Amino acid sequence: MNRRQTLKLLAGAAAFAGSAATLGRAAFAQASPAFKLPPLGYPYEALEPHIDTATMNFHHRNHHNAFIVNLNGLVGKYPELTAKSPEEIVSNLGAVPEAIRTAVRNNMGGHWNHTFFWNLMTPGGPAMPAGDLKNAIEGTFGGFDQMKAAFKQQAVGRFGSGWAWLVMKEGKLTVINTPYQDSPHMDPVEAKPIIGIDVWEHAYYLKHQYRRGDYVDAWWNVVNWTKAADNFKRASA
Ligand code: MN3
Repeated sequence: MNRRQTLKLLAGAAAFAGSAATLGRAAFAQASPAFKLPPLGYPYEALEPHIDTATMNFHHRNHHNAFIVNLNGLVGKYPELTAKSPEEIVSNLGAVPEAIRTAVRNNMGGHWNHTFFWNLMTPGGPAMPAGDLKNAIEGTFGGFDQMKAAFKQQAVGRFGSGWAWLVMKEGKLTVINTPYQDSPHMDPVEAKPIIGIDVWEHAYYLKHQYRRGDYVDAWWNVVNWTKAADNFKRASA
């Protein structure tokens, strides 16, 4: 090989390395999705012994992530899904194109509900509500324990998969449940959630099997009442 041929070869190699770098960047850009699985804010084992590590792990990394994957699948054809917040979208599903409305109801609902749920749990939080939320619960239900009993009835009474909630509706606290991944913002409830529990079997079956009531009882130990008070303040504004 003479010098000229060597230089040509080197130039070709440099060009190849350059295009490989460009390809790498393009692949990276494509791999950076519109929707991302939000972090829990605490380790998977943090809520033991009340909520077990394996359930938290599968629930977050697999169940919640499935909604993220599905939403990213919809964004390619419907980029407007990223123009509004998930809460704005679930609050006005009528504005979503009909072709994807059910998919958005299920997947954006699932994404919003689970994000709310992770944020509502914490290790070592206060055992009960304080301040305005405590007063409102006592005024509406007669006491904290009465509210817990009414909420549990909603959770256990939800036939099949869904959620139970303490919500603000028309300026009043009330307990409700919703089917599937419906959030309280959605038609027909249109309320603002203060606390909420996932009562799909995947949320409790590994530890409690069919005993959904035992799961609800254990869950009270990890409710973040500071976060619930924030939700109440926002819902009352
Ligand atoms: Mn779930």
